[in-house]
Amino acid sequence: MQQEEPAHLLDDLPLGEVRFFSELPSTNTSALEWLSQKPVEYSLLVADRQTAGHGRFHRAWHAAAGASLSFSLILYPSPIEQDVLALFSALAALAVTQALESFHPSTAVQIKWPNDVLLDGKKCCGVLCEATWQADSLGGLVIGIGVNVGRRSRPLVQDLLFPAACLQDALDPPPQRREVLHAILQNLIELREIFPSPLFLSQWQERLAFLNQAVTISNGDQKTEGVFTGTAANGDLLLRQKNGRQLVFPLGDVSLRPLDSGMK
Ligand code: BT5
Repeated sequence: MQQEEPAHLLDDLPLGEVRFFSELPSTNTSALEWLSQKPVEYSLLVADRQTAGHGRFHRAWHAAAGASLSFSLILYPSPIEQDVLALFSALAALAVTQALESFHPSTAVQIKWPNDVLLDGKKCCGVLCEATWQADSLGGLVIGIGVNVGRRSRPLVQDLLFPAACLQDALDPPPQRREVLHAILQNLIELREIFPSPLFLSQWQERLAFLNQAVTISNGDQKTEGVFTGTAANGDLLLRQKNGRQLVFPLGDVSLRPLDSGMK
């Protein structure tokens, strides 16, 4: 991220305060701390490099200086939105998907339920939504998004849960990090106007990968196999087992993998 460019670049978006850092442990952790000062909605934290980026279930998220896009956006969900808080991950994933489609309409961009974005079947982006609470009342929501843009952002580590991709390998010409950031924020803010309507849900659902395919759903060590038949109105995953039984998995608590993929 070029330090001299960002403020100007994002001028046309209705953002709150925007803070850029060359290095942070995690933009989500810093944004959650920032929430205690009640920054205005759509305040944004961007880091060129994260040293302790994380995903769901405390998994590590790898981000490289100069190549990864790592940012966190602060929101204050309305009471209606709070009823479907877990769907904000879907909102973010759809915003990323539409941003990538805008760079290259013919590229195969899909969402791996609930919130990973796949390019040609490989993960190029992860979303992590985290909230703060005072007793039962929501303090605010942080939407953290990590995108592999340049080649060095694609982790080479052997223990990835799913194959990884980066935009530079899949999109020609490859977009710059600053263009990707702008496009995602713009899509996210626009999509929120139809969130969480049936129209929003249908746009998310039509981009879901592995629909009507055999998959494994993991919840910790517990694994369930079946056919991914679709999602309920609240985004929960519907799985049909061999015996015809239909199971429902709540958004956010479990992970999906294609069956027999050899992946963990
Ligand atoms: C995610 O978790 O995919 C959410 C990642 C969110 C990262 C952003 S960056 C800005 C903000 N600040 C943070 O600290 N986090 C957010 P999950 O579905 O649990 O997937 C994590 C798994 O993805 C790891 O266990 C690895 O297998 C894999 N992984 C890690 N880094 C990756 C990368 N750069 N590209 C592709 N896969 C990766």
